[in-house]
Amino acid sequence: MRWHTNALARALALTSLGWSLALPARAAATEAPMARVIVAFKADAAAWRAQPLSATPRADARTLAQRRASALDPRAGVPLTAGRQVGARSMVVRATGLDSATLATRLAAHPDVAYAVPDQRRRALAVPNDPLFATGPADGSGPAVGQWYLRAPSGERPSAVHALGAWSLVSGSPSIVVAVLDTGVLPNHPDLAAAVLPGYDLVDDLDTGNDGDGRDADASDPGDWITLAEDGDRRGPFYQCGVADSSWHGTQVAGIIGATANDGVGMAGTAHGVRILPVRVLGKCGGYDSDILAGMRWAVGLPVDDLPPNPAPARVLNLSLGAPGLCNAAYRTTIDEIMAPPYNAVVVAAAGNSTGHMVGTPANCPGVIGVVGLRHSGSKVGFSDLGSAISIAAPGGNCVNIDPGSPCLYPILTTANRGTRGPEAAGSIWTDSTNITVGTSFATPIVAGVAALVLSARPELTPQELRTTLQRTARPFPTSGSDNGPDDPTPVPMCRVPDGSDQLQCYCSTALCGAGMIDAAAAVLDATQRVPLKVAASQLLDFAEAQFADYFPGAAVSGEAGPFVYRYYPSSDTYLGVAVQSDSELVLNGVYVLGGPFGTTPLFVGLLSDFITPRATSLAAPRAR
Ligand SMILES: [Ca+2]
Ligand SMILES: [Ca+2]
Ligand SMILES: [Ca+2]
Repeated sequence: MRWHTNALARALALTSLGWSLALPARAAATEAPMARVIVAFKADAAAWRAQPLSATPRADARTLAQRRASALDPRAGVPLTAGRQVGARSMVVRATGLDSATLATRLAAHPDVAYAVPDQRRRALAVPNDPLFATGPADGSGPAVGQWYLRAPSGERPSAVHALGAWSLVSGSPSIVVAVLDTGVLPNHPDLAAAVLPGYDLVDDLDTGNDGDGRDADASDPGDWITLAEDGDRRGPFYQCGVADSSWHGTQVAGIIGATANDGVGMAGTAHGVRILPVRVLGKCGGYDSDILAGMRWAVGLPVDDLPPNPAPARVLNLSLGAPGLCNAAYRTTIDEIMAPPYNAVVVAAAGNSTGHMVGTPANCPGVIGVVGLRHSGSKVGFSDLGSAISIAAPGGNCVNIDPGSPCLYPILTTANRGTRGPEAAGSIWTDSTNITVGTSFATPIVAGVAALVLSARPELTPQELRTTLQRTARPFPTSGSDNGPDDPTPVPMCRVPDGSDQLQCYCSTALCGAGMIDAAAAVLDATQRVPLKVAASQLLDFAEAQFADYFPGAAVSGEAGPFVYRYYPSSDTYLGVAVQSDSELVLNGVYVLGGPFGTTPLFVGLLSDFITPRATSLAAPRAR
């Protein structure tokens, strides 16, 4: 018990020393930026309880609003001007000299504040005006529900990812670059021209490349068709590759991620507003690991041979490619390197399309966000592979109607070209219900797009934090509501551990299809609300180490467990942690110590916000709570 008192006294001393919350500005300020923030007070906030605003005459209301705003000045570090009331206990505040994100972060740490978010300018239309978003092609050849996969989930389409909800919270940021490691991208497609960076072509082999040279600076897609003669030529490079028209695979993937929205043309990309970096690593009959690995390295800004450095390093790598087999050392090493600082890139990869077999490489590599494909109804789509290495699931496209000539109902509408061999100059198209896009290749860019939206909101997230965010906010898999069509009364089974035989549609479990069905809106909301607390927590941990070395001595091991961000000090067997992920207001924000002199149960020593005192009032007593 003595330790409890002592610890508390010590903890309170943190406050009296006047730790200043010096959060980094999110963007370099050139000249006096203007901040607009919506701040919501807690139900028991003294400043709000004093007088209900709606019951006062107009002039008094303005005075009262300004008094409430001014009560937050010490935490803001700048004088605040009251704006409009927004909700029952929320209002706009404005300030000059800092940006909205910085002000929101500071205000969110005030004990009276429930939340504080930047008051951002939005487009008038929450639903984009792209004609194919809502209904698909007018001639009836498209999915009847347009880009169904980006809408809010519904009873009929529970796997839809609710990008619409995410777009009301954040816009894709042009500073977030998503690399598409694929067959190249057609940069002149009207829905891609504004988003596509130059990129690079890393296909070394002349036959595979199909563009007359080896590696070159033109990452556009020359086509990857295979003729009957090539497929049958035993001595040729494409023997038994499979006869096919050009796939425009990279262009399709790029559209799902970044197709321009609200341009009145075509479709809307999941993370429209971000930039697409085409990294060409596939050509005729696929591509080699050596080019893919070099492409991954080049995409994040690592040096590759004598290639010019990438001027636009990517934070998200989309790999809608793979092959069966265990993750090998070459992939492990490369992925470790690109996920580590300063690159901090997240790799999103497709499970594979071999009909319910074990997820392949690179989706099964440690750290990678492997993606299973779902039907509209939330069950695993027949073609998708699965396994315990998978992180999350997203719509992969499915048809329901399987009779020849009948329209496919739930394909993943995206950008493509009419050309069957080379690209047709005036041949830009969007896929539809007869020229369909389905596969885990197209579930993957939906996840990559959601990752890019989350990073647009919180670019400081590590790849691990980003994956945790996507997983924590995923919706649970349904275990009923699917069928095998009117002609097949067989009930849909639960998915089983892949055993070498095919498994078609099945109900997912978290053991085999990842944490759940990805939810873009929930992920962005979570990232927006929780991370400022984590930033503040890490500053508290730094401060405690510097000021209380006798309690927290020597080198520490950082980690996260349950709701805690913590540091562990092996030399004293002591933990210092801050609860940042609980939904309970009692423990969210709480600072705890454990181990060493503090005993074996977590000891609550106060709220994080109690330890954060603005510089201007550094010697003030801590707030009574
Ligand atoms: Ca080339
Ligand atoms: Ca080229
Ligand atoms: Ca568009």
